[in-house]
Amino acid sequence: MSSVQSTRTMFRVGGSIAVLTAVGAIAWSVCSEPAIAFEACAAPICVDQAWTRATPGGSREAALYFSIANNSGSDEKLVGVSTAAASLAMIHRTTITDRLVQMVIVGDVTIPAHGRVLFSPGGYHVMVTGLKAPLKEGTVVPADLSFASGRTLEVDIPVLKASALGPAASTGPASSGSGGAPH
Ligand SMILES: [Cu+2]
Repeated sequence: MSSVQSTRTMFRVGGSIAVLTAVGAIAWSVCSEPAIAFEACAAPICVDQAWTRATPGGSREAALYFSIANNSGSDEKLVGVSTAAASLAMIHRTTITDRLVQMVIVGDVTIPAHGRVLFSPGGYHVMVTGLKAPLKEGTVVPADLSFASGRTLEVDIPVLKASALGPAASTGPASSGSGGAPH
């Protein structure tokens, strides 16, 4: 039990408690397993393929990656992310043009109806700064995703080794060509 997990309830705000309770009943039944086979839903929004990298050497920054599926008939918007593990979490997008790599802050990300958006290296990611402790392989980073509809989704993001290239369940580097992510 980490101090990180014990503080996560501070991010639960008034209207979202019922939703989070429902998520807990569905998604955390595998809590005794290592957090590898991972999926969390606030139906019809589901997050899977979540991962981040260990931060040896005292780095205070990390990038969180995951895939968001929207199984409803209307668009949904991710409008914010927070985590008890760091002082700040921002939605970023990496763009590469003429070998120039840039990161820009993104206000929101639309998950199209019946679509999916992949957060992966070289594209969308959640940048966390001011980590309160180094991320250790085998632990999880708790994060709360907020959507324009008022839905919130609490996810535990598995920390993989520092050299990881994609989520634990994948067989290769995450492809930035799949899903609905614009480039
Ligand atoms: Cu970034």
